[in-house]
Amino acid sequence: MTDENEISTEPTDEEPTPDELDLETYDLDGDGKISVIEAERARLGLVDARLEEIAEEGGVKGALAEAAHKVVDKLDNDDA
Ligand SMILES: [Ca+2]
Repeated sequence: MTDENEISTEPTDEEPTPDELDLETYDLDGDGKISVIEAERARLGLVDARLEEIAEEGGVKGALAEAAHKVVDKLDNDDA
């Protein structure tokens, strides 16, 4: 039995950073790089749903994704 939702206060090498979240969010084909096309999709707001998916997974990464999702929403809404 595992505690997937357990929040550890101990530092780990697996703690997601905003950069890693960006990569997971934008790297649609999983090659470890954000290509021009992937960056363009991000710019077009196509990652919004992806961010929501990650946010639903919860944890530290989910919290980061939720925050990023709010930023994306704000950018979309402010787009002039
Ligand atoms: Ca890629």
